Amino acid sequence: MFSMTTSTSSLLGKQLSSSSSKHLTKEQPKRHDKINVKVAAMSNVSRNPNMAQLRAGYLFPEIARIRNAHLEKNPDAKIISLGIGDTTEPIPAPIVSGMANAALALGTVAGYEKTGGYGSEAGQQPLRDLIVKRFYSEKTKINASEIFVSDGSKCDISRMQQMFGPGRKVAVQDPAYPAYVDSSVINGHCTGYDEKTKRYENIVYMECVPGNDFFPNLEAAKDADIIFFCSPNNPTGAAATRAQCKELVDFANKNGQIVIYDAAYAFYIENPDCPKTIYEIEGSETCCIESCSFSKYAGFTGLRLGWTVVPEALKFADGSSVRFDWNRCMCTAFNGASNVAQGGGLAALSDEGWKSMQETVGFYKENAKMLKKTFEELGFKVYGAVDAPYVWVDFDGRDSWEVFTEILTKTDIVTTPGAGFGPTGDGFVRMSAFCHRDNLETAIERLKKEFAK
Ligand code: PGU
Repeated sequence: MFSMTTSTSSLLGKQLSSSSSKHLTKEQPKRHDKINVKVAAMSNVSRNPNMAQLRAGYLFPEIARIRNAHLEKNPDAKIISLGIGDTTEPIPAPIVSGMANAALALGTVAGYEKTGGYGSEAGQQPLRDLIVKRFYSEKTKINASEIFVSDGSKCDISRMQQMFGPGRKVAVQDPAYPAYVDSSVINGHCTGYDEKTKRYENIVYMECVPGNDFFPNLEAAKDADIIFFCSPNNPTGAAATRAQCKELVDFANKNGQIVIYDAAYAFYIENPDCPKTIYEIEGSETCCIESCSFSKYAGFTGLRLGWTVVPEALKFADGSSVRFDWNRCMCTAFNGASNVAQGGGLAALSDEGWKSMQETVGFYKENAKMLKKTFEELGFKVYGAVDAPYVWVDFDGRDSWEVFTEILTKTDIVTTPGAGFGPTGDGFVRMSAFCHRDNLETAIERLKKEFAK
């Protein structure tokens, strides 16, 4: 509801004559009435046509809505979530105490002078240095000036879209983390939606299926400006090998493209043949931006801390620096990650913190392997789970929303339907390994009872 004067009422006249005029709570005022009239009406601002192109709500809130409706109908249901990839285990003690100290320091004059107030948009220097030391110094040439600390990977992905501007040709793995396509639509890269193919127009979907080892035929993306590539992949769990990463980098350099390489799960990689950062690959500095996150390593999903690497050598077509523009965007749209979260990040990268992250990640990896084994024993083909916290279960081409509903109805377990990650994901269901062990054991019992083939 807002207050409307006569001068604005005439502007609204045209819209008020439409079907929504029924929303008026009072009669429309006459032209020269001086009274304010409360109406529940539309503004004069036309809707962003890009927003209007989105087909549905964002995947995970939609699933949460279905879960809540199920619980309302079945109030005694003991729901277990293997749906959204949200961490369940507490943040390890050394990291929590790092954060607590960072918070306490803000209560002292000296501490506030050091880390209080607006910080550097690119993050505290010691944290940028430690990120380089822990993740890049051994096998890459990345330096701290190329690291931009942020409030997480999803936020950076959207801000990158802003930096590139509308009307780009974007390519995504299919299936892929839905934020790539949705942020592409919101930022004006797509031209429509094809109901038949379930694809947005002007977005290239690169199919990743068991038949190609979940590594796409890159030729499909030869006209793209920007390629989103996630390894280890969400949802399939496939990690790209060194040779596949080299193929991607060579392809992008040859075609003058920029790859947004999402390495949010790199810490989960155990296959020594899969690089943990794209910068292990020669030539990647001239074509790749890498997005990373503390979310799934240290339980920072709600705390919010990540980083993006933009190498100095990465240039736009006119020779200008991508790093410069990214810095400009971050200065405008972001005021630096929370200083308490950065205290947690510093602690996470200390020797003790690093060890505790390895333990947490190891715990989730064990969960993933237990789930994989369960479905294999039940007679399903199962992918992922080794280098990633996701298990990708093949339901023999069945409609994945139907399978999702069946699992929820029969077992009170929430999963994620493969179609939510793109049309090629249909026929599969994603199970997340982020779960307490006792809940996982109960989930496994329920699944074994209901889904024996
Ligand atoms: N990149 C990938 C590949 C992800 O799967 C996720 C989270 C993120 C980035 C986000 O990282 P932040 O640093 O926490 O922003 N994927 C989860 C959560 C989904 C969501 O978007 O809410 C998932 O279940 O796929």
